[in-house]
Amino acid sequence: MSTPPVVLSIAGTDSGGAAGLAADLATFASLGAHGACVVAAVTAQDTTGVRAIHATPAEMLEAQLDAVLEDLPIAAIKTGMLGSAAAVERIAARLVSANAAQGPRWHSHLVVDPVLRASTGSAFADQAMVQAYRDHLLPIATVITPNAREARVLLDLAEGDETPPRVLAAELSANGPAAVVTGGPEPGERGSTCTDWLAIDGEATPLTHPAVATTNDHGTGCTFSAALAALLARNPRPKSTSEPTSPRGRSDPEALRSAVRQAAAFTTSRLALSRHWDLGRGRGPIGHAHDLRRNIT
Ligand code: PXL
Repeated sequence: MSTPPVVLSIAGTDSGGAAGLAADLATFASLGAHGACVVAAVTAQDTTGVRAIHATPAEMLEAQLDAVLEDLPIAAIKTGMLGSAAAVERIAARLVSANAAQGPRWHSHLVVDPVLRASTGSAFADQAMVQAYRDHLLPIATVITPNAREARVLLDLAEGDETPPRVLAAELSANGPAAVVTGGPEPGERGSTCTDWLAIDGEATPLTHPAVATTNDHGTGCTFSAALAALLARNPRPKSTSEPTSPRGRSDPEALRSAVRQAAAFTTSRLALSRHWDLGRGRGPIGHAHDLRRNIT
C-alpha cells in the first residue's frame, strides 16, 4: 500500500481546457500527485474569450469542501478563480476549521493564485472580492502567485502605476505570505529570458528562466501555481510545536525557493510543448498533453 501526495484545487472551469481546473488537474497528474477538485465557478469560454460565468451556489461549494476535506489527506491546496467575495470568505473559514480539526497546527501548504481576470481580459473579481482576499485568504496562505497587474490591485496601487515587480513582491510579502510575482522580461532583458520575483518577509530575489516565444499561453498562470502546489506537496509541512499559532503556513524558505524554481521550469517545458500548436481562433492553450514524442525512439 502507498499513499500518493494529494493536492486540492479550488478553482473555476474553463470549457476550452486551457486554464482553471483543467490546467490544475493535468499539472498535478504530470507531477505525480493525486488531484482533488472543488468547482468554485463554471465558465463558458474558448480561446477568444469568456462568454458566461456561473459562480457555484454556497451550499454546493460547502458540500464539495466538506466531502474532500473530511476524507482525503490533503498535502497542499491551490486556489484559483473563486467566483465571489462571499466564496473567498467561506473557503478561507472552511480551510481554517479543517486545519483546526487536524490538530493545533496548520499543516497543508496553501498556494493562492489571486485570479482577478481571465488572460483574455474578462474581469473575474470586483472590489469586494479583492478586499476578501486581503482580509481572509492572504493571511492564511503559504505563498501567493499574482502577476504584476494582480499584485498592483492587491496593493491598491493606481491604474498605470509602474512599481517594478521586485518591489511589488517585496511589499506583498512584508506583512503577509511569501509572494511570487510572475512576470515577463525585466527592463534590459532581451526577450530570451524572463524573471519571476520571489519575496519572503520583504526580501525579494530574482528567479530567471528561459522565455518561450509563443502565443499559446492561455492557462500559464494556473499551470505555474498548480505545479508549485504539487511540488510543495512532496514535502508535507511537519506539525511543529515551535511554529507560530497563527494558521499562516510558513514554509522552509529553501524548500519554497526550490519548488518555485522547479514550477517555473515545468511551466516553461509546457509552453515549449505547445509552442507550434494550432488550436482555436484566439489565444491557444499552454500544453497539458503528455509529450508523445518522448515515447518514440
Ligand atoms: O488564468 C486565470 C484563470 C483562472 N481560472 C479560469 C480561467 C482563467 C483564465 O482565463 O479561465 C477558469
